[in-house]
Amino acid sequence: MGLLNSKNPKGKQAHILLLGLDSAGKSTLLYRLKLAETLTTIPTIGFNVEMVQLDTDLPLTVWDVGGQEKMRTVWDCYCENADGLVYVVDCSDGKQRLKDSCKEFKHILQNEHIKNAPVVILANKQDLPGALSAEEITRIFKVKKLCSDRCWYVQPCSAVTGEGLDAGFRKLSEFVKSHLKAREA
Ligand SMILES: Nc1nc2c(ncn2[C@@H]2O[C@H](COP(=O)(O)OP(=O)(O)O)[C@@H](O)[C@H]2O)c(=O)[nH]1
Ligand SMILES: [Mg+2]
Repeated sequence: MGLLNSKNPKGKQAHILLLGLDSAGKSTLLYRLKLAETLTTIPTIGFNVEMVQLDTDLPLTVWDVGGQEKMRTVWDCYCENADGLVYVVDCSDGKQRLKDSCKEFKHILQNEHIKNAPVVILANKQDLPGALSAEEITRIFKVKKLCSDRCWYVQPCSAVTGEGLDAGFRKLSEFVKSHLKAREA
């Protein structure tokens, strides 16, 4: 298989859950990362799944699960095999939506299967005027407190310009590698 290479003799891959409210930018960023271009997305019904191979030795299988209210109830089901979580926030969203997003974030962190699994929050839509900064998202989402039991990082990005995406996924990849090692030990 193409996945086998000298850096990664066992053909290991990590399962990554990509979550966030509908319209946060999950599908746009996944395809931007994968194809280096911006696609016009349609609201995701069900899920998209893509392999993302950064030039690290760990390919990521990214599960982009629809974020509409109805779909949020099934997020839990996708946690079972997940090695890491990418949570996407639309930093230009209004107060109520940010509140909803915080609530869903808090909920998913309580899932038993992803206990201690590393988290990267993508503070998306930084290209829009008035977008909240990564620091503001860290504070509003109480990330320090909620993620005190795991590795976490908040990465500012824009799925439209592509800025910050690579950095965010690299960070996650690093975290997941140590997480998997610790789990094996
Ligand atoms: N300005 C701007 N728009 C974005 C960005 N990311 C996504 N969008 C737009 O937000 C809308 C929803 O994006 P989509 O990827 O479908 O969100 P999803 O529901 O989380 O998968 C689309 O119109 C995207 O073009 C971003 O970083 N900046
Ligand atoms: Mg989508």
